[in-house]
Formats: sequence, structure tokens, C-alpha cells
Amino acid sequence: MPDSASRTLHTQVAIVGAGPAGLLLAALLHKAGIDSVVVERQSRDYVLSRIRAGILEQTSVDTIVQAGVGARLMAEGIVHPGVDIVAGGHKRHLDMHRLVGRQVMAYGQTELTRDLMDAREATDRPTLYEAQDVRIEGLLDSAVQVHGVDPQGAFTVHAEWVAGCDGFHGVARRSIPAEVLHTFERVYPFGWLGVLADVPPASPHAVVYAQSDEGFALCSMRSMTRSRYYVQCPLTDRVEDWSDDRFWAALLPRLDPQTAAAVVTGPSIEKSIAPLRSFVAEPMRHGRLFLAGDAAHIVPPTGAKGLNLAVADVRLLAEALIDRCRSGSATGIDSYSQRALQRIWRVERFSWWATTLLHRFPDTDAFSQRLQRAELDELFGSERAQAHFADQYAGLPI
Ligand code: FAS
Ligand code: PHB
Repeated sequence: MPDSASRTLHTQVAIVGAGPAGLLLAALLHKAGIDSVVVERQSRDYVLSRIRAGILEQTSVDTIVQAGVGARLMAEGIVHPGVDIVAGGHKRHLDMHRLVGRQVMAYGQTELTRDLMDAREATDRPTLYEAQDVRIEGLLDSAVQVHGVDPQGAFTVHAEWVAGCDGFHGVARRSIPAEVLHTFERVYPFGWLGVLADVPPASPHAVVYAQSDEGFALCSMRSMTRSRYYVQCPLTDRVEDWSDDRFWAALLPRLDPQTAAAVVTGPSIEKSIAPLRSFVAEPMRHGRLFLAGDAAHIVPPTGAKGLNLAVADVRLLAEALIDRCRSGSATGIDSYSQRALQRIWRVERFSWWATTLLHRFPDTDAFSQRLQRAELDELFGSERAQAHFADQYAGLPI
């Protein structure tokens, strides 16, 4: 129990985590007149220093605009009507907009988080940064408490509901009793080495996914002057093992000649290795606690789905909580976990499939390489197969 010096705050929804999921939920609730308090472990600057996702599905763009936070996204986001896939040095284009009438948008997660933080600050409602020792209590009681200590001292947030938007390593999922929680996981035997560089993108109108004998590579962007590239690397590698020169030398042979010729190299402004895993926690609700985003699931970034899944959860959860707070109806909150998981597992499958298709695994032999090539030939040999891929990549309906 907190000591008497603990300051108390009262709200309708306590939100743990000020990443995209937590801040977007706060924005959607605020727009509907529902009050929230956000509790974040790190500082604002630390959260903004993370380089993560870069591609938004159409439904994510619509949700962000609906939350009233889409002005810069619509002004600066870059539409990608299709996507390119390279195999054996040969690039093929998949035109999503022609096939399914939808497309994606290139807009960095860092910029989205900045927009959401600015919108949160404009509401004048509390966001408690640098909160340590966060604990969630009362999940099955008539009200829930979030305790912690921030630079102003100990605090307790009293709320009707709590949203665990605190990512894979957060406290919310761990607040669900072990006998209630079921987790499902697959860890991949390689990582992604990512580089951010202030150079013009080699492919400004489509992400390029490359399958090659040397391993997977990806060409993306953040703007017309800032590029994001990845190469598959062994899990045992450390960032210090990779000079910029070694990175560029590894990237180019994995691409087709046209894309490789368009790559402008330059000094990295960020370089990091991300492990790849598929992970799902069920259920996404326990009493007054709801999980959303990476707190509940992780996908390998091959399908550009992590951030988009978080947005989809938040859209469902916001609608459910607004309904409960306004009309008292529990229909939305009672069905949230089941409805979210139904879409999550379909996206988990797509991300797993794309990862197994485009990467070299330790046991990838000549036979499995031929199967990977045949799978891609099946895809590009059939408009129906391409439409199915486009449906998944452009974003399943929420
Ligand atoms: P986040 O992890 O973004 O945010 C959770 C927040 O909760 C963090 O700010 C954290 O500090 C805070 N927190 C944690 N514990 C807490 C506690 N105890 N108390 C209070 N706050 C706490 N997705 C893509 O689509 N494409 C990509 O290329 C891509 N690359 C990625 C690279 C890396 C290294 C990682 C880790 C993820 C990547 N992702 C990518 C996925 C990523 O974008 C997530 O899907 C997205 O950040 C999900 O957002 P949130 O659910 O808000 O979780
Ligand atoms: C990115 O721009 O960081 C990005 C794009 C597509 C992916 C993964 C990451 O599948």
C-alpha cells in the first residue's frame, strides 16, 4: 500500500504506457469526453528516441485522423500504392491500389508519437513521465489503482478501468494471474540490423522486400530525405560488429540491380538490432484491465504490422470504453478480447508467413530455397493470390 505522502489522482481510465497505443487511446477517449491519466516509465525524449515502425495501413491512417491527430500525417505522409518484392535479383511489383483499392502510407512511428504527445499536452490532462515501480491493483474490485513514483514523488491513480499499453516488457500483462494468462510464442533464429540515414530513399514509392542467398533486406524511408534500411543478421551479432561500410556492402548485393543503383549511402544516424518473435497473450482482458498493442502481441516486422495492430486494438478498445462510460453498456468491453484476438491471429499468420518466405533460416537448404522461389512465383503468377496479399498488407478491416 502507498504511504500517506502519496498524491492521488482520479480518472475514468488509467493508461499505462505513452507509446503509440497509450497515447492514441488517450486521444480517442478525450475526443469522446472520457477522462484519462497516462503513466509512462521513460521520459518524453527517451520515448521519442526510439526508431521503430514506418508504414501505416489505411485503417490506421483513418483512426489517427478520427482521433484529431492526423494533420501532419496527411501533410507529410507519403502514399505507397504498392510494394516491391525481390528474389534472385529480380524485382516484381504488387499494385495494392489496383488490386484492392487500398494502399499504405510511409510515416515514421517517431513522428506519430510526437504528434500524439503534442495532442496529449494540449488537453492539459496528466501524463506522468519517468514513473518507476508502477503497480496495478484492484483489477477485480469496484475500482482499480495504479501506483508509482515519478520525479514529483509517490502517486496513486484511482480509475474505473486501466489500459495496459506498456509494450512487451511492461507490467500490465504480468498483472494478470499466471493461471488465467495463456501465451503463445515463436522466436526466430535471426535479427534485423536497421540503419537510419539522412539520404534520399532508393524506393520512395514502395517498400522493397528482398529475399537473397545472403539473407533478407528491406528498403524503406521516413521522408524524401531520410531512409531506413534493414539487413537480416545472426542473433549473435552486436551493433558494434557493423560499421556503416559493412552495412552498405551487405545491403547492395541482396537487392536487384536497379534498386541497388538507386541506393545513396551515407553515415548512419541510428543503428540497432531488433530480435524477431511472434507472440500472443490471451485473454486481453482481466477484470478492469485491458491489454492493447505490444503488451498483448508481437509480430516480426516483415509484414509492417506491429504498430498497425496496436492501432487496431486501440480503436476497438476506445469504442468499447466510450460505450461503457457513456451508456453503461458492457457489450463492447465484454467482447473486446475475443474480437481483437480474431484479427490479431490473422495478422500473426501473415507476418509469420512473410517472414518464413523471405528470410534464410539456418536449415534453409537448396530444396527450401526452391520452395521459397516457387511460393513467390505462385504469388506473382496469380492476380487472386496478389489480391489476397494486398488485402493483408494494406490492412484487414477492423
Ligand atoms: P511500445 O513498446 O511502443 O510502448 C510502450 C510504452 O510503455 C513505452 O513507452 C514504454 O516505455 C512504456 N512502459 C513499459 N513498461 C512500463 C511500465 N512498467 N510503466 C509505465 N510505462 C511502461 N513495427 C512495425 O510495424 N514496423 C517496424 O519496423 C517495427 N520495428 C520495431 C523495432 C523494435 C526494436 C521494436 C521493439 C518494435 C518494432 N516494431 C515495428 C513494433 C513497434 O512499432 C510496436 O508495434 C509499437 O511500438 C507498439 O506500440 P505500443 O503498443 O504503444 O508499445
Ligand atoms: C520501416 O520503414 O521501418 C519498415 C517498413 C516495412 C516493414 C518493416 C519496417 O515491413
